[in-house]
Amino acid sequence: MSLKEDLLKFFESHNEEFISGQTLAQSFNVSRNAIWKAVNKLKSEGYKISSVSNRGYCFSSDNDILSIDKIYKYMTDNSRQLKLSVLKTTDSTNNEAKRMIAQGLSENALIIANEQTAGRGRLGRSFYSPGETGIYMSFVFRTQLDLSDAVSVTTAAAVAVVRAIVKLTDKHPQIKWVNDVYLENRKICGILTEAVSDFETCMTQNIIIGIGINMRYSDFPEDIKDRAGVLNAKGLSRNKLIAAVADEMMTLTEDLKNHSYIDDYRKYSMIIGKRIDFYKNNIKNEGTAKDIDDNGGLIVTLDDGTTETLTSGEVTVRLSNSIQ
Ligand code: BT5
Repeated sequence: MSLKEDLLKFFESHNEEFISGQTLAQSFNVSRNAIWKAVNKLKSEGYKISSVSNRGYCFSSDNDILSIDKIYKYMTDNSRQLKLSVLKTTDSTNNEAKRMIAQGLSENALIIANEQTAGRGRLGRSFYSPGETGIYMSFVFRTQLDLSDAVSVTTAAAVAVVRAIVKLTDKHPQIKWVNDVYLENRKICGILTEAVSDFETCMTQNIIIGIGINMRYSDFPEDIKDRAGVLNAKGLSRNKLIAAVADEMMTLTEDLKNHSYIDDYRKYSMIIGKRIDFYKNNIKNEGTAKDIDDNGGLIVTLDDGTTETLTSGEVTVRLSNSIQ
């Protein structure tokens, strides 16, 4: 670890305390000038550190740094059973989960990254995952589920995210069938569920639920900047939201078979009652989203009066003046 990284680790456990340059220099066995340079580097990366002569450096508790200790502290006992890993950067936490499974991961786990260099969406699409401003995490549940229940898991995860946000903020997020969470008509969260399964039994061995949440503003790339949004909840740390989503997720996965979360999924749906477009066999269809069934399927009334239930795929919603 570089001096800068050592300092960061030290500051994380000494929030809001003034520590003199001399003390730091002695602790890390370097010069005061080296400390000063490392602090300036951290400041230039956006960390809030105040320097006061005769008192030293003070690391603000506003710095939203991912920390296993803090996440653990906010979690209930139920989620503390998860094996937690926090990475500074990775290609994709879902990929990381698969690597851990391949290496013999034997417990339920939650893998979190500050940044993803190749965050993935569905169907080979990418998920923009810059450092510091978002949450990128993957749950690994070692559970035997029928593959057809995979849609329930995604549905449950969307409810978990919304419940956690509603609990911790005054925001009103909504779920866009099947795997997106929106706030004020902008996507703030995407969910990618993948299964490691047994071909013969068609049962999952591990289920990976990847969740990406845009917490704060960042420079969104051109192709998503008109559709992507941020949670922007003042004073809410990533650690706290991660713990809350994990708590909700643990409660929901215990109850997957009962589908008790479906009522909340309906309650928070942004599409029930709306005009939608969807593709089936590459043909565009139009209709009205009528309801969500107990398995998370979307019941659509087509313009010819017939009804269809969609179990996967994508819909675009016709809002008053735009298409989402
Ligand atoms: C998703 O796919 O939205 C699933 C995203 C899952 C991301 C998590 S992060 C942790 C874990 N590790 C991963 O590698 N992935 C998971 P989909 O419904 O296919 O939506 C992808 C589309 O959303 C893109 O084509 C863009 O249009 C848009 N998009 C990309 N990045 C976005 C962002 N940060 N915020 C909002 N929209 C975004």
